[in-house]
Amino acid sequence: MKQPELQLMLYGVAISQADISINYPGISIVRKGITDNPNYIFLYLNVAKEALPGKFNIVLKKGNKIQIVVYELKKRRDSSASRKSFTEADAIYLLMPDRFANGNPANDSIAGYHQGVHREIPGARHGGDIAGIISKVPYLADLGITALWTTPLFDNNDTQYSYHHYACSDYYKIDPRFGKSEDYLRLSETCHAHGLKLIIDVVPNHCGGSHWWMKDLPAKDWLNNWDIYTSSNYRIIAWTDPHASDADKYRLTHGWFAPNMPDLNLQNPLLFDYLRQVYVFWIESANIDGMRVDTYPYNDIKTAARFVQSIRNEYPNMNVVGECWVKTPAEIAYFQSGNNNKDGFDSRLQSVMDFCLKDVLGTSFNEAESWDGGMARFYAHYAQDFVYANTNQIMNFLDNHDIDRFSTAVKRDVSKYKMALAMMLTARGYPQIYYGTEIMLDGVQGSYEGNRFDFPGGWASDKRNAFQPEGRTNAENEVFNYLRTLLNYRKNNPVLQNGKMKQFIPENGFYVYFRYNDQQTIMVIANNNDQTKELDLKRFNEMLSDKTEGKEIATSAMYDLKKTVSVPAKTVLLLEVR
Ligand SMILES: [Ca+2]
Ligand SMILES: [Ca+2]
Repeated sequence: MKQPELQLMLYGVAISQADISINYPGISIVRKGITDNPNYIFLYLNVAKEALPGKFNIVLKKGNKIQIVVYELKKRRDSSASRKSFTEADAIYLLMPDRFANGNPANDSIAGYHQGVHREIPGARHGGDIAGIISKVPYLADLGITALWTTPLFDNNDTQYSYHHYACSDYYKIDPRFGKSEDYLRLSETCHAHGLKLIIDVVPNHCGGSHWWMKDLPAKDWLNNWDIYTSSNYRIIAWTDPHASDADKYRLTHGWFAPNMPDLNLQNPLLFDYLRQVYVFWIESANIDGMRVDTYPYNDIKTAARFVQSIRNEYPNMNVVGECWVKTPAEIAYFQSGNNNKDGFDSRLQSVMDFCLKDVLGTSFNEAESWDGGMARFYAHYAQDFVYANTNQIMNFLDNHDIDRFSTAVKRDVSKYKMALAMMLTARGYPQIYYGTEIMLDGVQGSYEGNRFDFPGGWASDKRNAFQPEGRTNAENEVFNYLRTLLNYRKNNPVLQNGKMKQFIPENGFYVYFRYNDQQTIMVIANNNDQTKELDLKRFNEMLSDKTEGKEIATSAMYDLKKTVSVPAKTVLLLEVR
């Protein structure tokens, strides 16, 4: 590793008083981190370049008692440091492992683990697992997906509400109800064999109430402590507010995200190193390609930036997308690395999530056209892109596991749904598809569990299998086939990955924009009217002067571009013009 220092956390009764020695070529003890809890030692080793793979003994001595801990140095994967990551050329699929597919019913219940499987209870565990995901990787590749982001897979042994796995109980263990460490590697290998990258969900803000160290915390300042339970104020806007109070920022970062999620004090250097190594360990051992950082702004952001960069130091190409759930483009832009922030802050997040576009998509198709309503929302949204350091590195999405299913925003109206898919996939940046979006999976607004229904067909007992065309309704197949066509087109055409964008102010319920590069021009025509309408093309002459025809991407229909184009109600035409 570029960082030669390795932290080992040793835990045992009064272990801090032990003398420690190691006799192995290339390994030396640099220092011992001791805390106010005598039951921990944080041993820092220097791993010299010459150190060879192999096992060595850590010898602990107290009086005449000796204890030996065996530790193994493994050989590093070739070219590990220079691994490639996801880029704007990718389309990311987000899934919750418990809710996607149950590939191994034998691991639904595990001795020593709370909570068996109760599919009839929305907030209980449902039995999905890594084996299930692996079995569907070819399905995802066929859909046109090129990267997979699973929500966390680590051990989460809470007595209740554990299925989401954001409340970790052991960072070095894949939850046995999901599988084993080898299964995580097998998932990554299967992804790679099918042209998909694998993204790990990094959670530096909190652990779980059932984490083993909660019974005997490594240090008094390991967590952000309060005399009585105090939640965060969840007001990320305090970071960018030039008039913000220290009290509000303190509550934002030190308040807990949820009662069963103890808030980690990442400013404790021992914890910082511990968590850094956790993710380096999994990137190495499961051969991970990219990172998504959960609840980034709930940490002290300067520390969070240092944390992300400390991992990126080992992987210079590593792309990192941060969850910075804010309400305006200016705030999102603040959290993108390279932004020219007045206060000098650089998040080290190459990529940010466009939570504002999500809102525009959820509103525009249901609204009458006006100066600032309907299609004008898209126009105004992209017009603010001047605030971004890099518009290619914006993640676009209709929905995710924390917000309402997009199907509910348009009441499963196939026309509106397809419009949203078309506009999301042709927007600057890159798309993230939430599992089930491809079949317009239903949801319940305002409910976490209502946005996390099981994928139909992921369980052997399911009445239908929506992974197969025969198991989908006509409407679902229409949506699926449309998305599949667009994703595969985007995958093969860089113009939709990083081409320039030019937009025209919406008029008469029409919104027109172009994506273009030296080789290709795509004209996007959205008719948000409830009737078929003719669009006069004169106004677009600066983009169309030498073009005579357009081929619609989804239907392959040809359009004559001489004077006008007729566009059906609530339809987006995607014309490859030439
Ligand atoms: Ca299972
Ligand atoms: Ca926090």
